[in-house]
Amino acid sequence: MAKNEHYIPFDAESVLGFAAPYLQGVPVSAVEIGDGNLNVVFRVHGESGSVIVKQALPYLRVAGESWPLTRHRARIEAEAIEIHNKLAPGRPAQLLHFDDALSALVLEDLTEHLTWREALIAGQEIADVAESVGRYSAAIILGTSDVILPSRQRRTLKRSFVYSELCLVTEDLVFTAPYIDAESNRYVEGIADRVTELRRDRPLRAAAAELRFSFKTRDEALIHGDLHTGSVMIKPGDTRIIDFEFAFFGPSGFDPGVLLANLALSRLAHRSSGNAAFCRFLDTCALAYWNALVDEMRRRWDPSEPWYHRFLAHLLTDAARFAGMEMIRRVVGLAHAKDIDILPIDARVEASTHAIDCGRALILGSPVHHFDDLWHRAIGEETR
Ligand code: SR1
Ligand code: MG
Repeated sequence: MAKNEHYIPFDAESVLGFAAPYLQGVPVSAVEIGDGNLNVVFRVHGESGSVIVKQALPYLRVAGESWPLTRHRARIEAEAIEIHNKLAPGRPAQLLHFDDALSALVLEDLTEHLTWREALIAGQEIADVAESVGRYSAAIILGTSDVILPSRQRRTLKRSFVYSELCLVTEDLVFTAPYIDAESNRYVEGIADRVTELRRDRPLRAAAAELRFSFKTRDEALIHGDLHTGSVMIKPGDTRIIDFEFAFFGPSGFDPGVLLANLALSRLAHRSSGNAAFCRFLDTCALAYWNALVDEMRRRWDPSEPWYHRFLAHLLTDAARFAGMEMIRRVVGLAHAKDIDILPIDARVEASTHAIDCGRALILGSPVHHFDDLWHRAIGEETR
C-alpha cells in the first residue's frame, strides 16, 4: 500500500485502537497534550497505565498548512532513538512501536518526569541531570563518528540519515532569519533597535553564514540536532532525552553548543529575576555537563591516541560558536526560550538584550580554549 493511502491524522478516538496493543487492558481515553512546534502528541490511557502516541503531520504544526513538510521526520526519530539507545542505553525515552505509513511512534509515557526547562524555570535543583546529558552527548558524538566506527559501518549508517527538511528549518530559524527582516521573527518590543542592529552587523552576519555552512557540510556525527533543555525529561534519579526528529549527521559541537546556550539563557532569566543562588546552581550544571562529556570521551577513547586533546579543544571552540547562534535565535527568532519569555517586561528586555550580547561575544570573540571562557562569555561575566 502506498504510504499516503494509509495515512490518517489521528484524533482522540482513532488513536485508541492504534495504541491498544501497547496498553494494559482496553484503551480508555486519549487526550492531545502536544505543545511542541511540530507534531501532534496524544497521551492514551489504558485500564492501567498510559502510553504516548506522537504523529507527524504533513506540515509544521506551529505554522499550519502554509508551511508544508513531509512526514519523513517520524522515521528519522524512530531510527535515531534506536541508534542512540544502543550507544547510551536507557537514555532516550523508550520506543515501543513505529508505524511508517502513519508516521506515528508509540513511546513510553514519562508521567513522573517534567522537562528540564520547566524544572529550571521553577528553580528546582535536581541532581545529576547535567552529568547524564553530558555522558549521552559524548556517547553519540564519539559512537557515530569516524573516530571510532569503522568506515564501512559508518557509511552504511550515514545512508539512512539524509540532510532532512528539519535541517532546513534549523538553517533558516537559527542561522538565517535572526539576521534578516524575516516574517517568522518575533521579539519583545523593547529590543527592536538591537534587532535592527543585528541586520547591519556585517561581522556577525558573516560568522552566521560561516556557521550555517559548517552546519550543512560537517557530517561528523549523528547528533540529536535539537538538544535544548525542553528535549530533556527529568525526575529525581532519571534523565531521558526526547524529540529526535532533528537528528542528522552534523557537526559534533552543535549539540553541546545548543545545550549550554539554553542553560545560559536560563541563567540570564534567573539573573534578571534576582535569583543569585539559582544562578550558581546553573553554573554547576554547565560545568558538570562539560566535565561529564569530557570524562565519558576519555573513557570511550583509546587513551594512547594523541589526537584526543586536539579533538576536545576543537569541540569546545565549535560549541561556543553554535551556542552563540542558539542564544540569539531564542530571543529574536520564531522559537523562543520560555525561561525568558515569561519574565515581567523589564526583566525580559534585559535578559533578551544580554542574550544577544552574550551570543555575539561567543560567535565573534577569540576562540575559547577553556570551558570557563565559554561559560563566562555565555553569561556575560567575562573574567578576562
Ligand atoms: C518550527 S520548529 C521550531 C523549533 O522547535 C524545535 O524544537 C526546534 O528547536 C525548532 O527550531
Ligand atoms: Mg521538541
